[in-house]
Amino acid sequence: MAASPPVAVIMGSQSDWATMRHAAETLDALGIPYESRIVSAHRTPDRLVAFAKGAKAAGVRVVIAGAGGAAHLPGMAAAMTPLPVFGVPVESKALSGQDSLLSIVQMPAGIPVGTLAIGRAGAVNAALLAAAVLALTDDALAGRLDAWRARQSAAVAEHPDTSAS
Ligand code: RP5
Repeated sequence: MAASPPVAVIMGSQSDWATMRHAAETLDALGIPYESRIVSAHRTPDRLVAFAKGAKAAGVRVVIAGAGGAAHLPGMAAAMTPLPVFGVPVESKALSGQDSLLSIVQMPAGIPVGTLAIGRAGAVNAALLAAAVLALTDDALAGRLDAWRARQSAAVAEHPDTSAS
């Protein structure tokens, strides 16, 4: 029996939460259950293996993985699960997340990681992509996703506020 929610938001460190919380908040806004976990490819490799090998059987359908620096986590997770994995490059202090981006995006052919933008935009969009995947087989969620996008469109002013700096 599936015990896990359909989305797993994993990250390499507590320090990634400041970025990954934007994925969590987006999933909340769409009413998608998820679990968030710290799973470090470097510091907790056994936890990573257990998570990735067991995720599908546990009921996870999409994995969102955020990491920074030498960001092996999304690729290693993808190597051990057939589930779709969306990678979020966390902005690193040393190289502004370019190291994270290149570590995640340059997967050799055969093990894909859907790589998003560095930082908050990537975290939000990873959640929206997870929603789009789940919405393929969930009409109620598809409706919520359409409504979310319509609200976003409605919130964009047609003309700029020229008094703003
Ligand atoms: C990576 O190292 C994590 O994903 C994090 O982005 C980075 C730094 O981790 P901390 O030193 O802040 O724990 O594994």
